[in-house]
Amino acid sequence: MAKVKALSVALGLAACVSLPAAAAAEWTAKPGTAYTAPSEGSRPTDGQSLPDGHVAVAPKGEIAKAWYIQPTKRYRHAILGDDIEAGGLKIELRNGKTVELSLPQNRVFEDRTPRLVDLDGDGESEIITLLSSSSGGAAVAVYGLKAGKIALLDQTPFIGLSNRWRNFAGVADYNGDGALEIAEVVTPHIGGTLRFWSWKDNKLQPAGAAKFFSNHALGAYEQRLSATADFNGDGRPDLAVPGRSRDVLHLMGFIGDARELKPIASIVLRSSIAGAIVANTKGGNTTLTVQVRDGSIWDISQ
Ligand SMILES: [Ca+2]
Ligand SMILES: [Ca+2]
Ligand SMILES: [Ca+2]
Repeated sequence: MAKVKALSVALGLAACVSLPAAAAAEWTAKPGTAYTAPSEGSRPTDGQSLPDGHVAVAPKGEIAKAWYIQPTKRYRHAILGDDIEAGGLKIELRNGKTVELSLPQNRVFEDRTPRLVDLDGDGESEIITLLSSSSGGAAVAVYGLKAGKIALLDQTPFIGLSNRWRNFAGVADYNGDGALEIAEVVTPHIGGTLRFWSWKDNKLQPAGAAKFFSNHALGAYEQRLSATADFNGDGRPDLAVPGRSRDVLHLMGFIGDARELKPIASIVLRSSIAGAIVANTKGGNTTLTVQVRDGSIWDISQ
């Protein structure tokens, strides 16, 4: 059976303030029966795409679709399923026209599917990617459409060492300040750091970090070892993301008036999480389903 580490709730002298019921209830993992990984979307049909890439789709705005193109073996890292990365990015506009971006030889997109998210709320999607440099390793890079071209709007710094990767984890207003944050795990294979970046004034601005996390198994295709939902019922979205050996699932949130990044709960599992983490919210109640390395399925709930 899965063991559960409940978070102790520190009560200060002002303990007369009653806590919401959700904050005190324990999260437990029980054997589950059904698990379906969410769809990754359709495969590109232009014959130019990554063999393991999918098409990101935006419901509105000028950019309708985005996917990676120009498969290449020039990066020689091979931690994301295979040794083929993308040398370019392609978008399809709502009017059917396509626009392409080709990276220089010392860069690849070390990623499988870009993400279309309207980060600044102007109705037009931005494109969130994982960009790698042959000398500096990976960065989160945000592109947009400018004067009919795909333009880099901002990126995190590269890690600073070649063959060091980072994985996207989520996007939401995690800290409740009105701006969206991109969540990611830097170096998920070697004691990764969970980082949040707020999108403000068309820039990525550091918004919080915590050690040690991992949302990717070395060599795996699956990148979705995380899920976003409001786990403590405070109205702010939180992030479910595994600890560094991926056999503990941490529910991380920006807690209280101080908006401090902290675990809401930490659920110990029988083995490492291997499949996409699924969050289900029904009637204000959120549960999670995970599949671990031995194939067993676990339903996590309060
Ligand atoms: Ca936008
Ligand atoms: Ca925010
Ligand atoms: Ca929350």
